[in-house]
Amino acid sequence: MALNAKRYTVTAALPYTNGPIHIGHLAGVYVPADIYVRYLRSQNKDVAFICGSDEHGVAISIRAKKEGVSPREIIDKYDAMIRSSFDQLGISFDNYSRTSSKIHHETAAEFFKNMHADGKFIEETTAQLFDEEAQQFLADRFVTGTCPKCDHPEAYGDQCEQCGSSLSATELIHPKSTLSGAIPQLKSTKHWFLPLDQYESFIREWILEGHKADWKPNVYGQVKSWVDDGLKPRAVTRDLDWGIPVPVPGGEGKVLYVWFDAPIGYISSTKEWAAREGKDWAPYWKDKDTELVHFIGKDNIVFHCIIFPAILKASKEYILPENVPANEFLNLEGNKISTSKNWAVWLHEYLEEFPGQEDVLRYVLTANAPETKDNDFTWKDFQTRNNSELVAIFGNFINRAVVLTHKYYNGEVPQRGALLPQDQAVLDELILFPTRVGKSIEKYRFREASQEMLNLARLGNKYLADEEPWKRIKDQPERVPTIMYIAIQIAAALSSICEPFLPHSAQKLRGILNIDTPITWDTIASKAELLKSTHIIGKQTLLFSKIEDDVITRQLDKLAQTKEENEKQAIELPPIKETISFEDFSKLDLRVGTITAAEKVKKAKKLLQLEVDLGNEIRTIVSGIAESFSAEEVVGQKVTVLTNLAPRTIRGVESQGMLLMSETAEGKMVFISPDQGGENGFPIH
Ligand code: B3M
Ligand code: ZN
Repeated sequence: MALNAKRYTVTAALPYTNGPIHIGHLAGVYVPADIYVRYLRSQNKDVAFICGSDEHGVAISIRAKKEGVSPREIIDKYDAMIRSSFDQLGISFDNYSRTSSKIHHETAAEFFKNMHADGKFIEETTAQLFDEEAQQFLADRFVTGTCPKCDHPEAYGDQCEQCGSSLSATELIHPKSTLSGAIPQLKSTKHWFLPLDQYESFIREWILEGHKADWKPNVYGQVKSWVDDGLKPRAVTRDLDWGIPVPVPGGEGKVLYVWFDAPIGYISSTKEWAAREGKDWAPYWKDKDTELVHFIGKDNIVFHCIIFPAILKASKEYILPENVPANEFLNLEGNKISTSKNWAVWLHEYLEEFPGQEDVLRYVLTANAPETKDNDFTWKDFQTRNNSELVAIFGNFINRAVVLTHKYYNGEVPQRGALLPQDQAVLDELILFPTRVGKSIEKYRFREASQEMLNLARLGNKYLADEEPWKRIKDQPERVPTIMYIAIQIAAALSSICEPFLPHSAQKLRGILNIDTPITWDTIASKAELLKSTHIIGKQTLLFSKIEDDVITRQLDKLAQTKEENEKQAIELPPIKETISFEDFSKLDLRVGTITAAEKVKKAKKLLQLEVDLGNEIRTIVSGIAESFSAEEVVGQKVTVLTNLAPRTIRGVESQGMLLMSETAEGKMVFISPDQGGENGFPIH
């Protein structure tokens, strides 16, 4: 594991400038990335921490249309907002760039041109969805429709959020333009495709064989399932007016696909940084002794583990990521974070409402990070972790150590006397912390690392509680200088060990202890004296403060209000569809059925595989109801079945029909059930 690379290039996913940053982004990407980088710096490593705004793509155009302004206005607004809130939270990027910058447009265009010249693309004219009303081709988020894999009625033109499949817009059933609501027509257009199928053996060898042991199982597993499903050529250009123009003949009026240009943004941002710092950018991307690490959320795995590496590979000379420690998702109070539903804790609002408490958010998001599975952020847990961990353990220890040193010795670190075994034990343990915390960080186990860091404060607290200097001062005053000397050494060590997690508090603590130059982790591990006797510590101030119930109640009220507003909106029903003839209706063969068996479809959170009794036959039907019902509870359920729907294979299972379902205002699915005693197999008309 050890940190033996010559330099580190650490990237954090470029946030889309179509909205502000929320706690899901922070817990998934930016806080762990920042801890990692601050730790590398504490070990004196040469590191470039790279990020920037992702300013192209359909998400930006849609937001601009929605707000009735230009895409430029949108990106300027959110870029400024995101930059400043990252800065206030102490996310210590070496460079934060923008993909709308000149250097990025040039860099991405150059990648494309070179790959084009080297014959790395397939050029193909295919039929794409076209919106006559908006006079625009539709791809990605510009089109919704029914997922061909799981029937989810609101799948997007690039992926289905219900079953997780990656889709092309033309695969959607009943596609609809999100721009005008029109039903798009097919129209032919030319595009450039990256033939990912040609990279399959490369990905297999590099990741599936090479990183089985050291990559997180969630990341490895996703890559494996993509590769096992078979990689297909993927279009890397789009017919849009917002983005980087396709820089080769025939590319007029077309732009690069956002997922082609965005990861190259890491490279442009590195170039911008190097130019400013008078360094050479190339070794950070090309030298084999550089370790490249991408911090991302789990929805970006395929782009960072398959598509971008294929681009790097095709462009030669580039190094590949050493690791991609993607996190799972963070939920909020039991529900999925959603920008459109405003179900989130927004960073800029938090910073305004909790001034001076930046580190509390960093800490809670780390201690409760969705590292191995989705996790839940609750305000109650936020309060508890602050009050009983940061305040009661960390803050309390520092407070006692500092207050007593002032009280007994006017703030001067006392001369220690002979060490008793318990003193020696504490000092012996203290020197182990840099390695303990460091090891966890190097394994990307930030939760564990944050708890190790807190254990150092626990060590100090326990030592003071056991030695009771406030009693010894009366009955054994000669012991107290040693006790306080040791307590101050622990406090000094904490000021460095906590820095990656709690940078603001680390700085404050250095002020309290009057430490000018941060103590290195090596110094702590080397048994050296951290603060010498006669050193005068600074003034006592509170490191953390208690969060009262009313503060938490206010946040919960805010969420309750959001929920109420969403529920009101949710009742807005979709418009009635176009009129159909009786003949159209009578084509549907609807029958009464009974579910006789059910089981979960493996690796598909939302799908149940059902056996449905239709009187003369039993059918297998795959249905996207697993989030509303357990397999056990649907057995025996009477259902309405559309029996003459063409069979489709969903996750390897042939589904021979469809159940009629509706849903409640809360989004729970309900069966449209013939509960008046309809018999299996009888037609419904
Ligand atoms: N803009 C973030 C997202 O999917 C996306 C990351 C780009 S990283 C090169 O929300
Ligand atoms: Zn689907």
